[in-house]
Amino acid sequence: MIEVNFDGLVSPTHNYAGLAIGNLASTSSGGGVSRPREAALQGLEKMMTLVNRGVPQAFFPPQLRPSLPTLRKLGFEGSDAEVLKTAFETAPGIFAACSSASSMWTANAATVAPSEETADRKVHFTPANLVTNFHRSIEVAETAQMLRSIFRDESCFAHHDPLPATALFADEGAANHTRLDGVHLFVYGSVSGDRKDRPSRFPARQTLEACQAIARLHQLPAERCVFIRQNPEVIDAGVFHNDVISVGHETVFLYHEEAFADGENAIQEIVGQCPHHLAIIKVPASEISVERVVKTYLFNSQIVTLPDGGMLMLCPTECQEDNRVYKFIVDNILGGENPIREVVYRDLKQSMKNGGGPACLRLRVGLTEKEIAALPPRVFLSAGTFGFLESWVKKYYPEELEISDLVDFERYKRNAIALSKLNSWLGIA
Ligand code: SUG
Repeated sequence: MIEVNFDGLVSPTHNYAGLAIGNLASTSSGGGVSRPREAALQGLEKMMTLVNRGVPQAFFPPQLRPSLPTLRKLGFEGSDAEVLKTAFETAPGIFAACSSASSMWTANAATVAPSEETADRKVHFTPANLVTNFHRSIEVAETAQMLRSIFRDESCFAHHDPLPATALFADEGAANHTRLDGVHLFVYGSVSGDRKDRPSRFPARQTLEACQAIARLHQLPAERCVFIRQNPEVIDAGVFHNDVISVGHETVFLYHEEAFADGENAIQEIVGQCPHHLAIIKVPASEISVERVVKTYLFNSQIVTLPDGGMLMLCPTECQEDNRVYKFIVDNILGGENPIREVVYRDLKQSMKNGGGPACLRLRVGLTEKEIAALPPRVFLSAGTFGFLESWVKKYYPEELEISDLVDFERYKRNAIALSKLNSWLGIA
């Protein structure tokens, strides 16, 4: 099986609206001026870093915003231009939510199970329902459709509907799901009916009920699934997804001491389920506080396997700029006993300002060569597809953007043309 990272290509409407409660970077960036072109080029550069190291890389196209169908569903009427104008003037909060470019964080697009681990030997996808935040729930229908058109061969791919759109099944996709040595680790923030262990300040975006439903839908053997509760205190400190406080890949698991409600027992449970020896890297709170974790996104790094079997970790530059985190990486990750032998740092500041680090920007999909051959070839990054995407971005993306710019119907039409050209080029229009 080959792990392919599907990154979300940043949209020409990337903006800062301060919409995601519990995501401290998003709320503190709200109202700022964004730089869509720079954001998209930063994302492409990250993708090419991995391509150049021989790591398979693909992408998902952005969604068109503001979402006119959503605004119409909410009662805004008239021509398209009027809908934009009335919504902006009379309901600026709703307009901003309908304008979010949040589909770029594809770790939240879906949960995926590779064919070698499912009972029917198909790759299973469940798009996340993203019910906790209105602006994110808008993504779901189009994401589901896009997944079906990219992974379209029914003999290889099984697509489930998103879970029922209600708090009981709140689901944020792969951001709370990790495959470790063939074991599926599901991390949840709340359990229905359990009031005492919930975070008190910020919402828990993933429930145990959602995780269990996905494990059933994906036909995963029970002995290959572990369900672990996130520490509610870290959710209240800004860890809105588990991928902000732990990261796993194959036989490596990097986690923060305070990540899980059951502390070391949780780790023992994970270790007990995994068939092989895991390289466990624990980050003690005495060395790196949760506050520093949230600021630097150490755990939102990507760990990938290089063609020769060694591992590379791709971190945001914030990790290099923070002395403590940098020292920990050098002394305990590079200097420790584990397969990670190289660390690279990439500037993703435009996405980071909305709380989206390297790992948020990608959905890992484990595929066989036959399954890869069933995909539209242009979703894969190569020197050729990169050249197309880079010039497409340079042609259509503004240098700077504020939410008020998105009321301009001429801009909307131009973005609609740009995205439809991209989708036709991809062969998924
Ligand atoms: O859902 N930010 C996203 C960031 C998602 C990060 N993903 C992972 N950790 N996997 C979120 O909080 C901000 C949008 C705004 O405020 O304009 C936002 O939605």
